[in-house]
Amino acid sequence: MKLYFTPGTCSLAPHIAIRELGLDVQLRRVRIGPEPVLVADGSDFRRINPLGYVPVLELDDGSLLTEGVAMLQYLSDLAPEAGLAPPAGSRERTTLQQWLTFISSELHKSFSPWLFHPEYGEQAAQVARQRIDSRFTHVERHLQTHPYLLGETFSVADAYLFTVADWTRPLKMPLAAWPALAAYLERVRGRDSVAQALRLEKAA
Ligand SMILES: N[C@@H](CCC(=O)N[C@@H](CS)C(=O)NCC(=O)O)C(=O)O
Repeated sequence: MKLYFTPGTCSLAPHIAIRELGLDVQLRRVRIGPEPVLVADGSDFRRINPLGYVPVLELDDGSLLTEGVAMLQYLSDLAPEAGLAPPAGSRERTTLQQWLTFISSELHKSFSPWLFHPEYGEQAAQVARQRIDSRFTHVERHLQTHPYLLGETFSVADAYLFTVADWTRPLKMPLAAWPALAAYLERVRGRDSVAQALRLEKAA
């Protein structure tokens, strides 16, 4: 498979899942923006994803998968024994989907305009910060009593939450109000899969 990715973006989440599972992957770096291109040859990335965004997963049969939440579950289901997602159809799977949807719609898309579109200005940043504050408090309460989002074990929801919540670093947003979240980010950062994904993205 091939993963179209951009360092520092949400494509890190499926990349972490791929490293957790030890899957064979070729990385294809994309420069996102108004004219998104494949870094290797400067070709128009919209020929691959007309919407111009990462992540895109190209499967070995040539088909393309977009949307991080779907991709994370697809990857987990390739190797259910790895335990990155509870079985499809189970109550626990719905809890996973609940977290994935929360991260996507309440966190990821609150950060996006602030992190990737500074041209929106200070007012947009302030609205994002307020929204993220209350969402982080919700996550904090959960992490005070659970090491991971699904309880005792790491899942693809953690790959996604780590990716998005760690955007507080480039934004220099202090985490003092959310100590359990801060400790969680360091715990997840310490995983081999995360270190490997970050290193390989830098080198690609
Ligand atoms: N709905 C997509 C959104 C992905 C997304 O927001 N990707 C961002 C990086 S985090 C991107 O590539 N933005 C460039 C753009 O929208 O032009 C998903 O959840 O996978």
